[in-house]
Amino acid sequence: MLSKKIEKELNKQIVLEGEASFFYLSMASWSDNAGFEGAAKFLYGHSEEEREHMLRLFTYINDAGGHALAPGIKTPEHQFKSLQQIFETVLKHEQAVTVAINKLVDVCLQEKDHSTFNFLQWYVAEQHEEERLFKSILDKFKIIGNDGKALFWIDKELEGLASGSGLPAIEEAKE
Ligand code: OFO
Repeated sequence: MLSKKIEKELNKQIVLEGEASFFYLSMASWSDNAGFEGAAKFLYGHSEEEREHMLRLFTYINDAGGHALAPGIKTPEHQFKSLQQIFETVLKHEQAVTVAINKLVDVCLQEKDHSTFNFLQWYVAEQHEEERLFKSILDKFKIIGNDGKALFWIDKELEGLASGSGLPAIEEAKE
């Protein structure tokens, strides 16, 4: 049975995951409008992943005797300066989510809630993976730059990531 304190903290995490989903949806839409089809596909997919992260919390809370609360939708930013700015923003956002997950894990330890501690280990690993992924995308801007040709290849790379294959596009771009 979840304590009220842990239930409240998990519901706060639901809000963060839901916000991330809509934030990435907004970024996907901007990318789509700007002609970055690969980035749009990647970000639409990522928005969906965040919704799954949110739903995973719903299931856990309700299974553990608590009450998962559907969050309100906070309107995310709609305008971005560039594709690079989008991924810098995503990385910052993911770093903030990592801090929130770590705090949640700390609360579980203080409360001696080992079951929720165990459940949250999936998020700990996921955040590590997400930060690594977004850092590696930002590295691509450093490697091949920010001009039209570079953006074309980065977009292709993102298309590859969205399809589940790390593309060799960077190698081609350097030729
Ligand atoms: Fe669910 O915050 Fe990203 O992964």
